Amino acid sequence: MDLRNIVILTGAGVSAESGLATFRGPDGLWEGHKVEDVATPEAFARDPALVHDFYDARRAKLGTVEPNAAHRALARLDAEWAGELLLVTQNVDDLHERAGSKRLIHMHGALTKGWCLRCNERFDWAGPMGGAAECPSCGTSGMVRPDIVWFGEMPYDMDLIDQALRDCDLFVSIGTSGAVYPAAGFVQTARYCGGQTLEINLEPSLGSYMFDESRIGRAGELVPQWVEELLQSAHSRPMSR
Ligand code: BV8
Repeated sequence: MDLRNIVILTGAGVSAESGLATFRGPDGLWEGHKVEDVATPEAFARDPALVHDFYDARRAKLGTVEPNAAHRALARLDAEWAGELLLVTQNVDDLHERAGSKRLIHMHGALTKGWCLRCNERFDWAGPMGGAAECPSCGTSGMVRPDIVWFGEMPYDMDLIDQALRDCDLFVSIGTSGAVYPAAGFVQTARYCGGQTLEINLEPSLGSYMFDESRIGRAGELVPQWVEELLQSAHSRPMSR
């Protein structure tokens, strides 16, 4: 098959070796919280201070971690791949962009963004957001929420992602448990439309059986190997125009 268009999905496992916690660790808690207590609109309405504390802590952590070899390899692929390439991340950290990835979508939002519920503007946000944070656009305080897609909310850019999945020749899922939809269903769309599918994960994900190939191991080791392999084969067989 002439390999031109690639879609890559990443999850928390790609940031694990940078020191950021994944979601479904052994205790099933998420930084000490039950996910429904912090990552839903209802939780925010019920206890905004708790939810702000949870995200303020994770946003503050960003300054203490660095992209790892997997992030850097994906940024290298972004720079060198002559065909279409789209990196869709479920992660809300900024490690892919800090590594240099450009063709990137944060389908679940980003810790580095805020959203004003008064004027509906979205904007960059660096520090704590709890309490009476003031909207940089309309000046209202206490109406800013994290620009994060919570459970029950629609992920971003789904039309664009769906089209890319339908057009892709290869879909690669990296560091995700396949527990959360609609991201966990992307492999089905890619398969249905004739794409090859590859999973790179520390253990088989819930959707492992749907992948043509599964490479088990650490992203920091396997992703650079896979990118090198891909670029080598592209150099030996230049793409048809
Ligand atoms: C929606 C932001 C509807 C918050 C997150 C069917 C279809 C559609 C929806 C649903 C459905 N069934 C159920 C639903 C509802 C729900 C859902 O999927 N629930 C699950 C729990 C059953 N989905 C939703 O609510 C979604 N919204 O469907 O809206 C709609 C329709 C129309 C109009 C309006 C609404 C929204 C989901 C988004 C929720 N937000 N994050 C935040 O981050 O604070 S989800 C959260 O889970 C994170 O984004 C995270 O990325 C994501 C998935 O987790 P993973 O990334 O996979 O992380 P995890 O820890 O689970 O796994 C890590 C993996 O890495 C492991 O496999 C591990 O082995 C591996 N690993 C570890 N270390 C390494 C490694 N791999 C390689 N190397 C290593 N070193």
